[in-house]
This record gives sequence, structure tokens and C-alpha cells, in this order.
Amino acid sequence: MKNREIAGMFSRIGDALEFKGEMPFKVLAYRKAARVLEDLTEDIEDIWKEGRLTSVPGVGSGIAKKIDEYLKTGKMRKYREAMQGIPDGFLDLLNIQGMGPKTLRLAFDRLGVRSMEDLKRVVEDGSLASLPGMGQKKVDNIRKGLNVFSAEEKRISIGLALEIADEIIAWMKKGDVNRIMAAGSLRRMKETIGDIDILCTAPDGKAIVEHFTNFLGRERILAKGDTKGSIIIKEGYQVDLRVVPDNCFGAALQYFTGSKAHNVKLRTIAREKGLKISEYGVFKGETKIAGKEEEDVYSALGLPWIPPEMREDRGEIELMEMPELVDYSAIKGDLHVHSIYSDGRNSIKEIALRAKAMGYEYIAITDHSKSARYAGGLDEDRLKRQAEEIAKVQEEVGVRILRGSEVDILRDGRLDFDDRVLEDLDIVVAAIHTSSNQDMTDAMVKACSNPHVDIIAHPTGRLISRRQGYPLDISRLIECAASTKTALEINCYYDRLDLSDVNARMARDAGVKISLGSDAHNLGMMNSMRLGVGVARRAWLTPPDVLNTFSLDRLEKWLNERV
Ligand code: DGT
Ligand code: CA
Ligand code: CA
Repeated sequence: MKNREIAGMFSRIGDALEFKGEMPFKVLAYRKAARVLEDLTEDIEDIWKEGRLTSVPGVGSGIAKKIDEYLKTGKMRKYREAMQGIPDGFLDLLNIQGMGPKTLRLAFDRLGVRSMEDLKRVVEDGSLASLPGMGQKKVDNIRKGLNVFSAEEKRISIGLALEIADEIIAWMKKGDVNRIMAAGSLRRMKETIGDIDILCTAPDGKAIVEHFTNFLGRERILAKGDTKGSIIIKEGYQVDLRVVPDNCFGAALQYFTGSKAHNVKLRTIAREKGLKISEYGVFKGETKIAGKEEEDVYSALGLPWIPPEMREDRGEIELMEMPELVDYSAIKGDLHVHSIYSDGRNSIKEIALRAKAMGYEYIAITDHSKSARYAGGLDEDRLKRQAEEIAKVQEEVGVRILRGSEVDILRDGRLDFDDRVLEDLDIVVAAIHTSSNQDMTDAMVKACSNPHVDIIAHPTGRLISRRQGYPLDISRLIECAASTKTALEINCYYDRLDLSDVNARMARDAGVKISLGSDAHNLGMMNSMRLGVGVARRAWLTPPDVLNTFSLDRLEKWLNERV
């Protein structure tokens, strides 16, 4: 599928035009096209072949022409034009918190900034702060943004990495392969992935590595041998393949799943027992006592099998008994979804049908509240009309649809709807949507103390690739959530995953219930529930910790015990 590739080009054209001071409506047209392509579940190439490009909402004749040109020739003239005079990778600087197009332009023109290194330099030597309209506060904000950005640079979001790994594994299965699995941080479901590690067994190592390096999305081959291959894919990320003997698969899987810290601890335990552990197996002297299956490797060390998501040396090895972690199959519903009433793309009926197809018992429609104007927030009247439609669709489709709202927490902690309005809803998800440097703890605690609020959504406000989140004393919020029996969300959107694993575990330890919300704005995004489950498992959560595992009855009781 070229959807992602073309979306990326349009989005960069948008950035380039904005940087060059083009009219906003032109910039917007490209950004919109990029978003449409990203959200599209159908292959754009199929649509193109069938001559249906202009029937895609948001694709006008101008955009259609450019897609056509690209799919025909592999080139797009407009892209080349837009990029003229802009150094490679320069526009990535726009992803840094605090760096808008105006600041970037100014830094480019007046300080000769051409790269990340240049930007770091002018932040540190004070020259950026001396530019008109800048000042120390703005520069401090950019400095923070630079730190977040450098740490995450070149790491892949788990959402994208899972998609890529699925594609590659599907490709590998077309070759002569026996067992195959993803290992590394991907198998541990870390929120970002440095490189993708894949492990397989095969009758002919050389042949399967050859097949691997012929992957259609390959850009470049880094290494190619009998037991190992390494490629860079078109998106710029590295994928490693290792081919191992059948009787070592379990040991290799254990070794290459990591984490390094977990493995180091295992090696110590092995040594204490007079054993040796490696990617080939567990050995007593020269005798191999385990290696084919991962379970055997752990049991040879006297340990139960440890779920990959827990393997971070955060106490999992010392546990006497493994917790029964929450599993995707236990999820009975999604508690945070947007419809066309606010900024979602799909009707309530479409969402309900998808929920049903996913095997859910219930779903919460939580559109934005009125002050979220940028997102088409609902006022009281439209909320009422929405309730009528929900009742009708619920009847038709046969899925329980909770009438909800993602109500804005205002800066002073008041909520965007009166208590009377909130009281009437089945479920209330409260969230902050302003990004500012103001400490939000008081506002959050106040909102959390409102008995109508059931869940606090994306509590820290961080965006993994570019924003640290507002200043917040998370322990105080957790304390308040525990005492008011308010749930905290793990937002499943790949760039949020907020609460993080560490924060979610802290909340659970304080007795707080966790809610999983896809925050879907289209049907495809409802699948991100899997990412949220990954974070929940990394936080050691069990089914009773997670609202979404509750049966409808129990969930409604929980909601009613509140207000
Ligand atoms: P990443 O790719 O940065 O997201 O993180 P990982 O955990 O996938 O790390 P990676 O790709 O460098 O290596 C995959 C696994 O292989 C790692 O989790 C543990 C194992 N491993 C790699 N190098 C070493 C090492 O030097 N010592 C030990 N004990 N294990 C290693
Ligand atoms: Ca890796
Ligand atoms: Ca690797």
C-alpha cells in the first residue's frame, strides 16, 4: 500500500508551502489530503486503478492529478518544487514542541539555521532568544521540545512498527519458513521501537535470508548471510532477521526478546544454579537442558514463563507467582470514541456496527464538548439530539451505546458542561486539551473530584513524538482518583499511550481503576485498542483493574454507584 507514502509527501508539501508563506488555504488542502490518505482503509492504488480517486472525500481534482502522476511515474513535480531550497530533514524541525513555521522562518532567515544541530546551537548561545518576539520563555519551551525530540528521534511508534512487522511476516510466510515471530521491544510492546527484530526457523537459511532481503518495501540491504539479514525499509527503519536452528528457537526467542536488563538478571540466576544461558539454550556443563521452547528455558532456571511485556527487570523475575495479565480477548468495549457529531469521521451507526463486528458488548460515544470549537464540540442542544440518535441506533444494531461526552476541563478546573447536563449522561470522560506551561494539577484534581466525572482521559497530555505534557503532579492526581473512585485512562492512540506503563502501574497500585479508550476518530483507529492492552500488560494490570473487561451489567453498576 502506498497510502502512507503519499500521505507523507502531501504533509511535507503542506509544511513546505507554509514555511514559504503560501496562502493558508493551499497549505490546508495538502494537509487535509494527507489526513484523508492516512485514514483510508482501502488501498489508494486500487481506487486509482478503478478511476475513483475524486470520489474519495477530501480528494479534489488537483490532488487526484498529483496522486495519478505519482502512481504512474513514481514522481510528483509539485513535491520537487515545494522542496526546492529546503535542506533535507529541515521541515522535521516543525515537529518540535514550540517550533512553529514563523519561528522556523525567522531562524532560517536571520540565524542561518539549516539543521537540528544549528537549532540546538542558537537555542544554547542565546541568539534565538534575541530575535524579535521570541524571549527566554519561548526558547526554554523549545529546549524542552528538543530534548523530547532527540530522545525519540528515529524510533518508530509501536502502532506503525506492528503494522510493518505484520507486513514483513506475511511476506516471509510466502517463502520457505517454519516458525516465525517478532522479538525485541516490539514483542515487549514498548511504546517506541528502535529496530524491528524478527526470528525464524527454516530449512535453508541462505534462501530465506535472500527472500527477506527481497521484501517489496525494502530500500537498502545492510547485511545478508546464512543466518542473518538486515534491511532498511522505505520508511527509513531497520529490520533484522535471524534464522536459528529448530532446537534453539525458544532460547533465541527468549534472548532476542530482551530486555537487556531482564536477560542480565537471568544470566545471574543461571550462574547461581551452576548453569549457562545463551541464545542457543540452557546448559549444564556441556549438556543442553532446554532450548526448543521458551517455557522450558524459564523452567530450567526454576522460573515460571514471564509474559514478554513484563520483561523489563522491574521485579518480574522475583515474583513468586505471575499475575494473569489482561488480554485483548477480555475487552468487552471501548470507552472513548468520537463520531461525526464532533471531529470524528463516522456516524454513530457505523461505529456501532464496527463495535459489534469487533465482538464488543458496549461502546461509549464521547464527542467533544462545546468549548472545543476546533473539534466541532457539541452544545447542550446537539448533545440532546445525539442522545435520540443513539437510542435509535442502539435498538437497530443491538450493541449497548453509552451516551457520553469528552468534556473539557477548563483552566480553572471547572467543566465545560453544567452538572445537570453531566448527570443526564451515562458516562463522562473529562480531559484537558489546551497545551500550556501552566501547572494543571489543581484543575485536574478539581475535575476529578466532581462526582459526575467517571474517567480522566489522557491524564498527562503528553505526545510521545513531540510534547512532554503539561506540568502535573501525577501522584496527587492518582491519590485523588483513588479517593473519589474515578478511573484514569490509558489512551490507546499511538502517539499518546497516556497513562504510560509506569504511571498506569502506579495508579493500579493505589487502587485506581484503569479505562482503555481508543479515542478513535475513524473506524480504523478503533483497532488501536490493542496498543492500549499492550501498555496495560506492561503495567501488570489484571482484568479486575480494567473497566473494559467488566460485563455490561457490572460496568453500569460501577457507573451508577458514581452519579
Ligand atoms: P529497541 O530496538 O531499541 O527498541 O530495543 P530492543 O530491546 O529490541 O533491543 P535490540 O534490538 O538492540 O536487541 C534485541 C534484544 O536482543 C534485546 O532486547 C536483548 C537482546 N540483546 C541485544 N544485545 C544484547 C547484549 O549485548 N546483551 C544481552 N544480554 N542481550 C542483548
Ligand atoms: Ca529492536
Ligand atoms: Ca535489533
